[in-house]
Amino acid sequence: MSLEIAEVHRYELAGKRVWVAGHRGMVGSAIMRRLKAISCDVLTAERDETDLTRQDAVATWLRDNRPDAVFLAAARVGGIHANNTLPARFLYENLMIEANVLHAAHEAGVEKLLFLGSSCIYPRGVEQPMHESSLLTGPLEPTNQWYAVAKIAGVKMCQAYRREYGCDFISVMPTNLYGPGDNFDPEFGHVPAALLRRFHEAKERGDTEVVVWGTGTPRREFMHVDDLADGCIFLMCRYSGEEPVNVGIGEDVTISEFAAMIAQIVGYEGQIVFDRTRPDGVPRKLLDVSRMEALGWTSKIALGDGLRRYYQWFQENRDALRF
Ligand code: GFB
Repeated sequence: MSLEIAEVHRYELAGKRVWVAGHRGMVGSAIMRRLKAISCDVLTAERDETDLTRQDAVATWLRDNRPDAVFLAAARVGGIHANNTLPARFLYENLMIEANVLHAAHEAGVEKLLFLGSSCIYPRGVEQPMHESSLLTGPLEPTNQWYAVAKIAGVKMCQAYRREYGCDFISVMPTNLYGPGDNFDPEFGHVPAALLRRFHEAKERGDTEVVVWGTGTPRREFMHVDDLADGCIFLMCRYSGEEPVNVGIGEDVTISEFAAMIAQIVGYEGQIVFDRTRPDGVPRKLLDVSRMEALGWTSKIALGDGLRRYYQWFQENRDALRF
């Protein structure tokens, strides 16, 4: 379906049965919060009852619960170290979840499904900002190729099920995210959570030095997860097309600048040192968000505001966080 046709597409979530797969994760829980503004019937599946890596469990859950719409936010995710050291888990679990949920959604007659991909699906050396059309035009970043291959398979499954069965399955490619429900593990989390915690604890202890991985020169685009959730609801209701849609804020910063912003928000005044034995990953990741803007949606949470909200949430929920 062309973007021109997609622009007039309308899908109402009100009155529908809506399954948020992965509702306890950072993205899934943000979608749950955003859905409170819509009078729909939100469905969830608990991990200990329905293992999404098991085909029979997923098919049974969909047959029994019959959702009209699905947000597929369930995934194994993690930062650069997790991606680099757990390749089998990232590839296997993500492939299984996608294959099981997408196929069972087709069999159960789901009306609309939104699949969450990632900006790391685009090739490492690709022109910046990264347009959706650069998918599969070059080699992937080695540190997260396993996750990227799984997410590319998910995008392709959505396209294949559209073509062969006429399923209204769409794909969204979010940029790097931060927000409530983030993983604050210092080794396995993404850079926003790792640095927020590290700077906060350094300030509490009165440390004079905080270590940031890599050279500090890579550029990343960071988006508050509530902003993404709003974009996902928008796309669910307004977009129907085969092409994935990038969602980002349209601006990036160096890791060094990002660390300085977090230090300032936390109130840490010591030194920042770079551990060059740690990987940098891809040199730059900035999404071209022109397709999303042409559809009529733009990001609403600027980086500074989003990080202040993030730190406030972290302080309010610090005791309940598992680390
Ligand atoms: O967020 P992050 O782990 O993932 O790291 P990617 C981003 C950058 O931050 C890298 C630097 O250049 C890291 O070297 N960095 C600095 C740190 N200090 C730290 C730290 O304490 N922890 C972490 N984690 N990084 C991910 C992919 O890539 O992007 C995922 O691995 C996913 O698959 C995600 O797609 C969006 O941006 O490099």
